[in-house]
Amino acid sequence: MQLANPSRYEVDTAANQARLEQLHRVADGAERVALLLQDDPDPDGIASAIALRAVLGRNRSTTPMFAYGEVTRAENLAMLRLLDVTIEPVDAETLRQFPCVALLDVQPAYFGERLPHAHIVIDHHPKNAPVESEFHDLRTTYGATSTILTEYLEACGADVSQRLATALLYGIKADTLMLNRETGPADLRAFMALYPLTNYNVLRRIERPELPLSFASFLSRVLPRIRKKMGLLTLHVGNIEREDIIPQLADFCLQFEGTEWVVVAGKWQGFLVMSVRNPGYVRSAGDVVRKLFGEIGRAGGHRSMAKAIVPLRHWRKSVGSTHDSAIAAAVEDLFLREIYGGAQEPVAVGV
Ligand SMILES: [Mn+2]
Repeated sequence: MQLANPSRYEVDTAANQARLEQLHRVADGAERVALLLQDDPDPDGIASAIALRAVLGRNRSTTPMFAYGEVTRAENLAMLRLLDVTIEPVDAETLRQFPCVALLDVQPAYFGERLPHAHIVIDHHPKNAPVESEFHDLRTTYGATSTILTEYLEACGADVSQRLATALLYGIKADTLMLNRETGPADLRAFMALYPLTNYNVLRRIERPELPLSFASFLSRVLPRIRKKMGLLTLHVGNIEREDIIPQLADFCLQFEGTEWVVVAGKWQGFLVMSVRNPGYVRSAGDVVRKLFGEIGRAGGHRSMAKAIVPLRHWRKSVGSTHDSAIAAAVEDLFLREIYGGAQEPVAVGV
């Protein structure tokens, strides 16, 4: 078998240019364009928004970036800080005042009632509802929306700054789990195009964000509570002040030998927050959390990473005690039965 060369991947420049013409027809008449991201904006969405601003030849004040929720992950916060990006909180009323609203890395159905109308939608997620926007470019075979925006930048010959290239490369890296997941030739080619322009010092500081020194004593306190049964490693850390340590701990724990599944849980502001990880070749983590907690909280995610947030009062009502030792046992039990239980009865979780 011959090696495939991603540099031979043909970008359809004419098609991209035609799309750009249509994009300009929708956006150019608008005095201001709102760039809307998903609730906890991730690197792919943030990079795509910066890139769309450049594609449209606009600045921060005419294309403000918005999200309904806050950025929580440490890496994503570092990205905002190091690349000097501001995302403002928003509500439907504010959006209504914009003559043009652009969605990046997300589709209108995600927002439901919260979104009056989207004029522009650029995304790579599977389409789960019809999109009635004046302009939409949905490429579900792409690993990242940043790849679509990189092609736009090439098609219009825009000047790509080091900051923009770094953002887009990180967007592609993050969404494809460092090119490990759902990566196609288009993503590899965009990655190669961005690579020479990227600032690797900045990238390293984003990917390895500083941790407060207090995290060391926290780790030494909670790590002995790790439980391991079959391929499942669980850890309930009790009360936490920052929600983002849960996903970080989950990523870390997946490295322990013989681990197929990781669940890290913690109590945060009246909720039980759970991050689930697997190496990607077992059952979808998103499906597992949706099945377990879809009815008593918010639960969802991808094949290899997922998250569930259950109000503690719902947990008390449908699972049981919210004492830390009881939660640790219940988390292990629920996931063990759901993942390794085979044909056993589904776990009875419901409000
Ligand atoms: Mn994405």
